[in-house]
Amino acid sequence: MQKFYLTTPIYYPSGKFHIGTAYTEVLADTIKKYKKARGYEVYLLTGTDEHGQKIQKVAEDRNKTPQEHVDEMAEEAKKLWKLMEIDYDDFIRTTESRHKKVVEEIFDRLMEQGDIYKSEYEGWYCMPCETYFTETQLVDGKCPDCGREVTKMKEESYFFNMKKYANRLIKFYEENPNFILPESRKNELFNNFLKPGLEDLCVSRTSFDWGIKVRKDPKHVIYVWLDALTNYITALGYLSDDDSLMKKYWPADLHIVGKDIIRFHGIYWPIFLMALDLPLPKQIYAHGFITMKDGKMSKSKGNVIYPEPLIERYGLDSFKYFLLREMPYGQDGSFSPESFVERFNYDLCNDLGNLLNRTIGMINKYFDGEISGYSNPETSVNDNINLAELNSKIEKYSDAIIHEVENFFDTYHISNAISQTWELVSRTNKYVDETAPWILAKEGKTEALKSVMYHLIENLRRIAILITPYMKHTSEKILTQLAIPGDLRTWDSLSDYRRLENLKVTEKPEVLFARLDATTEIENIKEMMK
Ligand code: ME8
Repeated sequence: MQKFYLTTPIYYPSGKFHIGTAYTEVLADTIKKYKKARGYEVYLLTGTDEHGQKIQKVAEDRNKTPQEHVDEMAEEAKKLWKLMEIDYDDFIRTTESRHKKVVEEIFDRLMEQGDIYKSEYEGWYCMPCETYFTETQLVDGKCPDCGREVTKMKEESYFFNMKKYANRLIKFYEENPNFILPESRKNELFNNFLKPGLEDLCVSRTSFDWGIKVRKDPKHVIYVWLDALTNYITALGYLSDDDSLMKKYWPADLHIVGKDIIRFHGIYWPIFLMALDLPLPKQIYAHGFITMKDGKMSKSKGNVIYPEPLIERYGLDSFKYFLLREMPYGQDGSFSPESFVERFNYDLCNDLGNLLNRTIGMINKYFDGEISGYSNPETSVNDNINLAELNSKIEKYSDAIIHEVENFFDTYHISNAISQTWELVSRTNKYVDETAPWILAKEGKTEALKSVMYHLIENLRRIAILITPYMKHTSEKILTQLAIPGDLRTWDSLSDYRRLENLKVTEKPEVLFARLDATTEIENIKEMMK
């Protein structure tokens, strides 16, 4: 079986996770579930990045020790991922000894081989971002990433010799044009950071002590990015007694990150790996940010919406649907109560929900819920449409959609995969209007009517399978109400169109998504954001 090692960033446990963090997690989980459905053996890693000055400060503010604080927050994160049914295989915490031991050893090694050296660092430091900037990187004298005040700081530090590896990395980019996705991000990294020449990276701090200590110089703690990035290999048992996962899964097939941290993943991480003589990850995909009306959502800005109340009120499937659909490939997407309610009412309730309900209702009404099998009679229907021709058009259209959805999933264009699926939903609704089954029933065209019902079931079956990676519950409800047998619920069975036999659909269709009263629910969501 082909393996697929997939990772999310490890998040700072500084506060509750908002829907931005949840988006990355849903995206990774959806890709995992898709890959699994395609027969891959997938390993999904997630976790928390628990060291650094910011965490130390948050803990102090809460009158907790940093360890108490991160213990609580890691539990919170696991609880949220459980609620969201994230199927991760391991959750790494950077305060775990399996991680710390290996980071210490990596640091020693890099120092011994001369990649890390001691010097003095002076620069503009952004405390919330835990990043130093040079004078020229500042924007209006403020942090270029978050726009907050920066402080001039100077300290004895260890440095990583980035310059030594820069040319190798340039060559790697040239030979692997799809290393960084999307291409625009790659160009940005390549032209703005790699080409002009890399600065050596400061990899230790003496200004705080909540971190992994340098063994041979314990007044230094290892700066958070060297600590954090190595999680992707420490979790697999790199340099530990049992490194079987490392042997099996490294190099990673895909690191998923937000655009804010692509520089660390696309430049520093590959160079650390080169220094350790390890193969580089195959791909890194940087997604965009979920923004709000008043700009970037952030824990510190107070314009945040959290996943829990949305899931509790509207269900997990609609939550995932919204996030994935609203975030175009590599770009930002926005959240608003209005767009959430609109997607729910139009896409889910009207388009998909009604299609299922109508179909089941008609099969019960005209055939007592029973459909024997595929047929495609040469009859003319409503407005002299040749049914056989229309049906074969519908079959081909549906085949083409599957193909496109797979292509989009394979290239991580998840929003496009979803909109293609909804094209099939719309086309199938249109097919009902075109064939007008109620007229066929009135005119006694039983064979034609049966064939139309069969095509509706088949399209719904395909739609249900295509949405499983992100809407498992809805998918199951559709397949169960249509009484689709187990062997025709798999991804592999998507290509079959004519194999359904002797179906007996449910007598009482269950509503998939109950229509929301828009005014009330928009107010409700606004309340959740306060
Ligand atoms: O950067 N929209 O942790 P972090 C979409 N610990 N995604 C968002 C988002 C938003 N509004 N806000 C956050 C760190 N994210 C480091 C990572 S990895 C070795 C170390 C997501 O808690 C997005 O994936 O600040 C972003 O990259 C990540 O959370 C940053 O999480």
